[in-house]
Amino acid sequence: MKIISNPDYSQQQELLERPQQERANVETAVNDIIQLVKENGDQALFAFAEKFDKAKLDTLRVTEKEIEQASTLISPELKAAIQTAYQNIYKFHEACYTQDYPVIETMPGMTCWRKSLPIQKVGLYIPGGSAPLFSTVLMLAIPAKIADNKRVVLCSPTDSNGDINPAVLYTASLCGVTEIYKAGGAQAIAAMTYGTESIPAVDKIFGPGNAFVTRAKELAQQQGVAIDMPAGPSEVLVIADQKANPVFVAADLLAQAEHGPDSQVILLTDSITLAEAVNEQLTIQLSTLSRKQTAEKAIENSKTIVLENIAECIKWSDAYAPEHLIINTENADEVAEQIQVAGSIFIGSYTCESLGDYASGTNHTLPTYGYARNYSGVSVDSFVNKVTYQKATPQGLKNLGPAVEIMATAEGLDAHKNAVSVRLNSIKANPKSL
Ligand code: HSO
Ligand code: ZN
Repeated sequence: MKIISNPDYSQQQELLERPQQERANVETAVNDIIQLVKENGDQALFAFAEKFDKAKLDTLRVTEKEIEQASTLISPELKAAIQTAYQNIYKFHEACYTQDYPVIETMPGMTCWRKSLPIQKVGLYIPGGSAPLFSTVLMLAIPAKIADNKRVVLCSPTDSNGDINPAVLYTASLCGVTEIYKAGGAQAIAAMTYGTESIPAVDKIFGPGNAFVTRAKELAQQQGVAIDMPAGPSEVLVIADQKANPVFVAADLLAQAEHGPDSQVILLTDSITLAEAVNEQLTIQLSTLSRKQTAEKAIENSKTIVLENIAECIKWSDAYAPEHLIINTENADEVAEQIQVAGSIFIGSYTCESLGDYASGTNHTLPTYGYARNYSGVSVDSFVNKVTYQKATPQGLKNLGPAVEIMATAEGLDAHKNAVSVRLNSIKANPKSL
């Protein structure tokens, strides 16, 4: 990995810049796909399944039998591991989500409160591709379960036999999601945006995907469908000092790099010795990886930046706004306290990102591409709307009404004033109502 030693502050922006994403050919392809799904519904989805997944499908909905069968294809060890992850993720997400709402009396007789109500229909997208990430099912379906959305649909592409990955099906059903459709890519997003004969249109779409899926989600937003967050390639930034174990640091960088050739990996350190030791380790560990080529590509575009001290590393990390931040330094807790911008933070030399990717309890659907500056990762809150309530007693209206009458008059909105005045008049005529 390229080592840049003691760069000038003026180089920061350039050094931390993420690569531009190619968009041109994606744009037309996605527009065409959406158009066809909109016009031809299920028929378009069958045709795309044949074209992209080489699968001949007769129905899109996964049957109960297929779900049962998937469960027999998963080893008991994997099932047990998924259940451990399920429990931790459920526990943490439930605890972070509080339905307690204080009823606030803002003035005598005027009370306000706020309550979370589940979004009615949500759609989860789980990509297929080189590694179908069934862990993402846990990260989306568990918060949906806690939020108690009325309808939860899941779309995922199939293999050429027309089967969705069994671990995806098993995990979905463990999380109580049974409305599962065989559809992938931008066409699945289009289906959940416009609805087809089989697949319902939903209110909010969640889940990762390639550039085509990402673009289709952006376009869904223009149709009034919400999305979890804007997406770019996954990334990690590691802050490590000279005490860090280079074996651990290299392993963490490679865990990110194997996601895709466009994965972003950055190491910030105050020790050139560590930087060099990590490079040696990268070479050793890379050679053993099954996704060596992918990881190698990602590492080629990645860099180590050696800075004067850890305080500087913190500043540079905040400027980058990493999706994942691993702090592998002495006093890692104190360093974590000082961080202002990140998607999810992994503290100390034993907390590898993999723990959070699968099973620590936190969510792995996180803001990439600098969006950690203004977006949060997925949580139960992502699956609910916060509705506010207010209630005035006659005395409340009497106390607050005159102020509202004055404000409405000053804005030139007579009808607003009248809505108060007619009530105040009725109270005047019938003071017993107080
Ligand atoms: N690191 C990915 C999530 C993931 N890793 C799934 C393994 N499986 C994005 O946070
Ligand atoms: Zn990962």
